[in-house]
Amino acid sequence: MDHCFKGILVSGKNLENWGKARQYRYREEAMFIQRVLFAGIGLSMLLASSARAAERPKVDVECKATKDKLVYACMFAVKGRKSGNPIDGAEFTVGADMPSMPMAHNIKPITPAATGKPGMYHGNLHLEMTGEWALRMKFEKPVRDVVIKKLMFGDAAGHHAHGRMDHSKRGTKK
Ligand SMILES: [Cu+2]
Repeated sequence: MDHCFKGILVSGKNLENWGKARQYRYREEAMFIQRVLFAGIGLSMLLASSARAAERPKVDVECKATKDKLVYACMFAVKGRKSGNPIDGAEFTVGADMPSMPMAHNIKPITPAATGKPGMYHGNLHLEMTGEWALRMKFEKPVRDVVIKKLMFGDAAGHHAHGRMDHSKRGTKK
């Protein structure tokens, strides 16, 4: 009787311990899930903040004729559209087209290189004629974006040799 009672006590205590162990395991699992959730929230907040930090770019372009005919040395000043802060680490290509002659030119886009000055990039554009060109700057970084800028290109002597007549001639040809 006495022995039997003790046995029940022992098994009762064992049961209690087993229950505690199970509780503990559940608590551990809950903590793990909580940690995973927090990590997920943290990561998404981080991504959201970096997306917010990546401002859309605006670009100031300055091109100068070089000694090579129709080759222009261009400087691209890339800044935040709102903040005006120079943007480093930008990745973009520059294509060129003539608004007055859609589809007539096929200029291979260039990839300007960083100059080392904050937000400044340079590249040489090889155009097919002088006149007004629309530069199409296609950004991959800091954000995907397209910036279009119209610019007049003269020859090294400063003439705008490419006039409207060339375009109308071209138009009547076909
Ligand atoms: Cu043209």
